Amino acid sequence: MTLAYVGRRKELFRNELLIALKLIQNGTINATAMGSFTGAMGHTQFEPSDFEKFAADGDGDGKIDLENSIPDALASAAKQLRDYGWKPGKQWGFEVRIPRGLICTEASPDLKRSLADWLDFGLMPAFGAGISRNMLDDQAWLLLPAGAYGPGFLALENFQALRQYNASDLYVLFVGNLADRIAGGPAFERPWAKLQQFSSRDVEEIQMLLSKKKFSGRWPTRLSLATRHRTVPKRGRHSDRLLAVEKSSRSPAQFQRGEQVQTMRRRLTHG
Ligand SMILES: [Ca+2]
Repeated sequence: MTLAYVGRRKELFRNELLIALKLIQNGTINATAMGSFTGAMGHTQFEPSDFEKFAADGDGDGKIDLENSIPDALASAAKQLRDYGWKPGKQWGFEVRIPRGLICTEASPDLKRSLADWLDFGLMPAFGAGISRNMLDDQAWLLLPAGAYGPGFLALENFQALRQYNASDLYVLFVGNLADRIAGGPAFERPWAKLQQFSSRDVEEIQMLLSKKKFSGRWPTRLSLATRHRTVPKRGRHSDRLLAVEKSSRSPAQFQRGEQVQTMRRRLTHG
């Protein structure tokens, strides 16, 4: 109710509030069902509008109870995923080994290629796994959540279906991997390097330097894919500048935050 009155997303939450009141009025849910501050409820953390669209009676008792009935929660999550375009029998994606020299700007949801093309590029499934022939035409994009400092993944069509539930790539990646592991699959082949996060002051300083250096415009409050793409000249795949950043990843253990900031600073002030 508070969110429908104040904040950036008043319209959205006003709509959710009205749907919640309707669901309570017609006896579909209890007023106590909504435990989260955004009104999300039950195992699936459905907003009232999600409840309206996807809630299903999995145990067949004629009621939908996302809080206390696991079959109801699972049936509702399944309906939601199917409506978001999940293709049964297909994977969300898989980890890949990245060839030397591949640069971070290849990793973007806007850059989709067939699996056959990615294999031609030199990417190989992790753990020496194979790819079945009938997947070769499937479209995928390269996800490098830690850039050169961690594992890489090819994200398939089902990744986008999961992403509609939560728009965080890391969230989707971990949910996908958890599902694989429940089915007996492994954790990640390549670990994340132990790196400290940039402080917000460091990020501000980097962005100030970027603005001074011809990279004008508003910058987001965090370093992101957008930062990566905007600071790399668009001249083909093998930009010298990003290669230099990639090369600096050879000893990530020694490459601590202070040095990263120093390197950025040097590149931006003299580069
Ligand atoms: Ca039920």
